[in-house]
Amino acid sequence: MPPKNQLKISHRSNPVSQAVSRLYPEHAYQKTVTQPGCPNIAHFHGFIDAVNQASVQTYLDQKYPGQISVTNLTYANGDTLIHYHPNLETSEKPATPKKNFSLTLTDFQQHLQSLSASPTKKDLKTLTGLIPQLLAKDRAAAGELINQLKTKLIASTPQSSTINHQPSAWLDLTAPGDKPPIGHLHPITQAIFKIQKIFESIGFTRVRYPEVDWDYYVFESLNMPPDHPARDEWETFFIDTPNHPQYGQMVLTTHTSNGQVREMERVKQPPIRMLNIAKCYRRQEDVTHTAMFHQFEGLVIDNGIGIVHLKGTLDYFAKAFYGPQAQSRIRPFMFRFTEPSFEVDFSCVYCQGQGCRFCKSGWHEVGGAGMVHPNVLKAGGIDPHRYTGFAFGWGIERVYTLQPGLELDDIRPFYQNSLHFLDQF
Ligand code: FA5
Repeated sequence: MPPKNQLKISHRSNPVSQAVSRLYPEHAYQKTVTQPGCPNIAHFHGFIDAVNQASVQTYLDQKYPGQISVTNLTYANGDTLIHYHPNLETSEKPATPKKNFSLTLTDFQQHLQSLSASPTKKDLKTLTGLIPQLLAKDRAAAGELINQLKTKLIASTPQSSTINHQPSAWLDLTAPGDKPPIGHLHPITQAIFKIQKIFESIGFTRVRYPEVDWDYYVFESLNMPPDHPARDEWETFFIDTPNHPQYGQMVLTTHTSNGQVREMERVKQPPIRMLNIAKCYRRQEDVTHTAMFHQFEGLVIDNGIGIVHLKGTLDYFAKAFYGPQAQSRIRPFMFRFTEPSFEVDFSCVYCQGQGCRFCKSGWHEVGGAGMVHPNVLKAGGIDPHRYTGFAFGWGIERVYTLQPGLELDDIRPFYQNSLHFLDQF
């Protein structure tokens, strides 16, 4: 038996040679013969019996199910010829049908003329499908005819039906437009408008006074002479400019009370019902304090104004801003520009003054108030023997954050410019 490395696999795809080589390696494969009209033959050295033929068939059935049949064995010169044939209907690819150039250009033109006066897209498709049946030399002319037809079709189609309805090119002039992202007023601006409306409804007039002002209006005219220790309460930013001979240093306003004497000077003769809303500045920063914040200041001066009017105004505002169940409370305090002076509290919107996790005591302090000090009236040119008045000044951030549903325990995010925070208002 020739050694295995002498085997000539001349037809590697011959499945029978693969089968015999695997099953009976001692039978060296020689060649595969294919004769017209005859089954294929695999030619091996040595004797292969009928039993071996059956196992070759079993092997082939497993590997190529139903595709190859071993037909018989014959013997020549001590070798075995294995006859087999592939089952063409399953193992061979169907032959590519021969091209049928059965259409002449004249046939094509006749077909074209038979179409109706207004051809459709379907007609175009049918004509394009006929091109493979034309001889190569006629195809360009046929293509040209199809293009002419296409141009005619586009020209005759009404404009509206030429709209491409693919989602990317979708257009409906009657559909509502995409909404551009629209911003909204800053929550503190919203609060300012709400506060202004409430006070305007009871006769107050909103005014504006400088947010960078002279020491005189911020402190001195308010009964706080230079070097008075009460000024320390207002941790003040000073502007580095020459002092005014009469009004002293320039400061960032620490409170809206700077509007009190300015309003008296403007109006001269009571009655006065002022609402001064402005930015204020103090050298402070923690969860309830920012270096820039807002206050609103009320000032009422007239004949016979007393604490009862102050209390009524506080109550009116509390109910208008927080709801009918809200109440106000005044506690004795000390301001140099009011006498007597009070701290003002509003009842907690969650527990209505009972005390809860949010308020602890049932009340929230919002600012100060009091009866206008006679020295301040004098500074404003108003006779304190004839007129009396009250004033109050509260932080807008403070008043705003006490609204039900907010439970904001830090006012600093109002001024950190994060839309994630501001978009919620
Ligand atoms: C005053 O500023 C007085 N001018 C109020 C006043 C007016 C009393 C008229 C009498 C008559 P006070 O310093 O307490 O008072 O401030 C009032 C409110 O402003 C505070 O209760 C708080 O709500 C707010 N406020 C003060 N400082 C800050 C700050 N740094 N950040 C945020 N809010 C502040």
